Amino acid sequence: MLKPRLIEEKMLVLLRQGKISKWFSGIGQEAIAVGVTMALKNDEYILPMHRNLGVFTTRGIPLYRLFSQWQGKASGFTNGRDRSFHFGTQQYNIVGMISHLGPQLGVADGIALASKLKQTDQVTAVFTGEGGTSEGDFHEALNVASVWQLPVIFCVENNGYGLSTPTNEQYRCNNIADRGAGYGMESHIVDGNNIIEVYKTVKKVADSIRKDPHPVLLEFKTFRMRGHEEASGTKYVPAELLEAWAKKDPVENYLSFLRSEHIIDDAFDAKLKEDINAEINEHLEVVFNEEAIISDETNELNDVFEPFVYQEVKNESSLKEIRLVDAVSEALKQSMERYDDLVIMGQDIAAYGGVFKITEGFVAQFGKERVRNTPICESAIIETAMGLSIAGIKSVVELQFADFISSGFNPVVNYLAKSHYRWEQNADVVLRMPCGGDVGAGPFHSQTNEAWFTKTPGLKVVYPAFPYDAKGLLATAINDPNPVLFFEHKALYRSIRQEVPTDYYTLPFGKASVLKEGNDITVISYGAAVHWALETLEKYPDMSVDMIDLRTLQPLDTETIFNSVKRTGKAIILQEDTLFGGVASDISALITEHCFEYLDAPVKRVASLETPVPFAKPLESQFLPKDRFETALKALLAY
Ligand SMILES: Cc1ncc(C[n+]2csc(CCOP(=O)(O)OP(=O)(O)O)c2C)c(N)n1
Repeated sequence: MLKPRLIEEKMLVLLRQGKISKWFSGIGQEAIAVGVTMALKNDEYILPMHRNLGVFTTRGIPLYRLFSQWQGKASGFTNGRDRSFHFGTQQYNIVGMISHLGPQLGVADGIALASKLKQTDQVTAVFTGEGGTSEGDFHEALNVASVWQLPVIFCVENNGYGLSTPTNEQYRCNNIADRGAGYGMESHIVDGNNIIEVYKTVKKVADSIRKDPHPVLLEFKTFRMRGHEEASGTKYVPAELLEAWAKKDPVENYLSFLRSEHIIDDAFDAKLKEDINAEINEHLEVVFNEEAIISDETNELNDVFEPFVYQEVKNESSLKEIRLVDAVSEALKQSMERYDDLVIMGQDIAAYGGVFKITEGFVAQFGKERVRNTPICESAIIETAMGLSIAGIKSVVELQFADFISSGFNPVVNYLAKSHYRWEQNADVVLRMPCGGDVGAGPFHSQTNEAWFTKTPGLKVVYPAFPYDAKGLLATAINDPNPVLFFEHKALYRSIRQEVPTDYYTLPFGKASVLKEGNDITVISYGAAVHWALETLEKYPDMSVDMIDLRTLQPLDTETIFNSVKRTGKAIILQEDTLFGGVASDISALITEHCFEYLDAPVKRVASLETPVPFAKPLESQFLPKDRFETALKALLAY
């Protein structure tokens, strides 16, 4: 406890000297971070927050690495890409927070699920402040942990304020621990300023969890003695409160206890402080002498994804005519056979087989541990998938409908997408997205929301239009150690049939398929719109068209697009999504930038109307761009 305290005191000096940028103080709360970490084994994961320096020091991280991290230098943990405690390290089994506070609670579920599946008898401890308990992630994560009986200790540090908000404006129950009952979960209130009570309670709870996996909620009562971060001060905190809690200082009180028990004396105390201060100064010197970070664009871009060398598995087996829905199911099933720890999670996917019956019969073959029904909580399940990946397990999450990804948006774009770039932790997760309109399902079961994700660096986006592509690309998506959003158009599930190899095979990302070759115009599309374009082109057998089905949107096969446009001089892009900010806009911009001299006409985008997807058939038909495509195609050809 003394070490994080002395480091912080030094940091406050450096902050005033302008040598570090921001500081979130944990002074007065050290007993919790230190006590929890000491009660766990070093190979058990801890997911700390911004005030938990004691977790990092107790795990024995060399101080210069922490200092370097805070200065954005290369010896830190994020190559200067993220600040303060926003990092993880597999070497020390620590998974740091992202700014959004809540997501790591679900990530802890995933790590705990992995230890339950592997039967390692390990506990995972995850921290949050009492402010963070108001986030949906908290409720979802505790509920999942309880329903699945996961070995997690949820540590709530109740320090009286969330930024300036006191607890009575944050929640209305007496104690956060009282909520345990609502989740069917054991819970305890702990004096967070008493290291012995913290250590003993956590040790006992951890021992019982290791024997019999289950979650436990611990509320540590403590107080934030300084401002939310140093610049913001403590004006709004009544002085009496600060005075009362100053008397409960965990470091001072433990020191008095050790003295009164004659375990240590003044000389020991003085020597300890001297040694720690010497260590701090020595490590600070190292970091002050370390050069500012140098990187280049290539290096930065290369680190967004975990390197993946595509392995081609050829399809030499017999062919069978199947539907797109069968192709998805086969790829999943054959991947489950290939990776014997691959886990699938989703709503109603177990005995029921999922709403589209893609996982029908899977439980009988793979068991309920690997084919997991989930509560209705997209955020926590996507976070759980991230946690599984941290623990080395691949997973596939079936979104019941792609529309519902909005309820799990934060972990996708902020956790999965950014994790490898930040601290080289891949997110080995495939999100299956049954999407799209033309099914009379209205605004919330018809969206094709790929552009929400193609915009975000760190995500791969796949969107097949045919059974053959769906099967091979899903197999690759599962092989790829990066997060992949795999779009499956519902209207194609049972309407499109194709001869497909019965055995396992893979197809590469970033390779479009050229469905027709011609010289007069390039048509570019993906998903269901490919079929709409093909139907239209059938009416004009004499039109000489290069028809490109993109198959994957991220990575995008720009080479095939540019080569085609350079030959035809005209390009029309058809997308099902609404126009503004869609994939077609970027493709149009790319063509204009790279093929301008070859163009004989402006690039044309055709898309759905700028409205939500309407329910009634006549309205939906008007919304979708099928008819507008034909008109635009003819106009462009005649330009
Ligand atoms: C989703 C989200 N909303 C708001 C914030 C801004 N913010 C950062 S820390 C914080 C207070 C957190 O309070 P608490 O969870 O009690 O932890 P404490 O800082 O007291 O340790 C707030 C509002 C944020 N980081 N993320």
